[in-house]
Amino acid sequence: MSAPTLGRAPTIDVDPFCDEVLADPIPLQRELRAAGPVVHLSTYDILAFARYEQVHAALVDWQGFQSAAGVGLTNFRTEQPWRPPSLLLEADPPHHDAPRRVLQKILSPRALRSLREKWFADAEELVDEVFGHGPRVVDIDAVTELTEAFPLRVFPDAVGIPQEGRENLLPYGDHLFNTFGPRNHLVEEGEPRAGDLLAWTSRQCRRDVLAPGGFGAEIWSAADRGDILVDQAPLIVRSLLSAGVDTTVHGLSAVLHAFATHPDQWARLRETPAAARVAFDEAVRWESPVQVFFRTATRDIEIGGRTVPEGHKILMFLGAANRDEQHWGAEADRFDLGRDPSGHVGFGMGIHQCVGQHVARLEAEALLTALARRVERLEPTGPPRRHLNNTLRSWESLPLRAHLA
Ligand code: OVV
Repeated sequence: MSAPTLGRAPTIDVDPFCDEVLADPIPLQRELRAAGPVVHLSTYDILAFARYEQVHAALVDWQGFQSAAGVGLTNFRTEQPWRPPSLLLEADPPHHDAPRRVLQKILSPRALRSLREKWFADAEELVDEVFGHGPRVVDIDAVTELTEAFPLRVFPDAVGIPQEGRENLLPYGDHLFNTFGPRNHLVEEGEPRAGDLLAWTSRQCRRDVLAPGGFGAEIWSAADRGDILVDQAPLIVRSLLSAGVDTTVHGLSAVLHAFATHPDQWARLRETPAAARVAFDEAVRWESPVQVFFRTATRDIEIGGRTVPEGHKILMFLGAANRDEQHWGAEADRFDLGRDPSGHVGFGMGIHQCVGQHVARLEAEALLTALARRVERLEPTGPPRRHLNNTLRSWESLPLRAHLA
C-alpha cells in the first residue's frame, strides 16, 4: 500500500516494548524526539510521535485518528479484541458521547465533594496505621503500604463492589494495560489468568452486585433515566474498574518516588500543603504512569510533514511529550513544584481525556495531605524496583524511610 511513505520517516529499530526500554524509557524517548516529528518503528512497521506538538495534535484529532479500531497495537478491524471493547476508550463519536457524558457527571468535581471529607479521614487513618505512634523513624515499602493500600481502601467502596475478590483488581488492570502493547512475554504470562480476571471483573458490574449510592449504582440509574441503554451500563462500570485502580496506584507511586528523590520539594509541600494537587499533576507529567496509546488513521492524514496512510496504527509517546524540552523548557526532566504542569498529556487530551482525573487528584490530595502532616522527611533506603508493563510506568517496590514530625 504505502511502505515508501512509512519508509521516508527516520527509522528506529529499538523495540519500545522490550524489557530494557520498559525498565527505563527515558533514553529512547530522547532518541525518538531527536529523530524527528514522525518516526518509523521498524519492529512493528508503524509511525510514532514523541514530540509534544504531534502527540497533542493526534490526541485532539479524533476525526483523523480513531479509537474504535483499538488504542493498542491490535487492529480491531482485522483482529478479535480479547475482551468486548470499552464503550469509552475504544469508541468514537457519536457512540462514545452518551457513555462519556454519564461518567463525566458521576465523576465531576461537584459530585466528588461528598467523598472529600471521608477520603481525607481515610488517608489519616491509613497513615496512622502505617506510622503508629511509637518510633520517630519508620521504614516502609511505599507501594504495598501506601500507594496500593490507599486506592484499594477508598475506590472499590466508592464504586460499590463487594469485598470479596478485590485482590483481582490490580492483576486484571495489569494484564489489560499489557494487552495494549504487542503480544510479548508480559502478555503471554498474563494470559492463563486473563479469562478468570475478566469474568470476575465483569460480574462486579451487575446491578444486583453494586451497593446503592456508589458510582456503579449511579451508572445504572442513568440507564433507568434513559441517558444510556441498559445494556451499556455494565460495560461503563467495567471502565471504572479497568482504568481506575492501577493508574491511580502508579500515579501515587510516581509522586512519592518523586518526593523521596527530591527532598527540597517535600519541604516545599510541607510549607504549602495546598501544593498537593499541583504536585500530583507534576508527578503525572514527570513520570507519565500511562506511557503510550495508539490510534488508527481514518484516512491518509498529514502530520509532522509525513502522511499516515489510512488504516495504519500510530503510537503516541505520552511520556516523551511530557518531557519535550521544546515545550517544557530545558528543565523538562526535573520534578519541580514551581512549574505549571497544565497541558501535560499524562491524562491524554481532547474528547478521551481521563474522565477519572478528578478522582485520581482527590486520592492524591488526601494521601499527600495526611503524609505531609506526619512526615518531616522522606528518603529512599534501598534501590526502588520497577514493575514492567507494556503501557504503565510503575513501581513494584519503593523502600522508604520516613522521619516523623
Ligand atoms: C483509559 C482506560 C484504560 C483502560 C481501560 C479503559 C479505559 C476502559 O474504558 O475499559
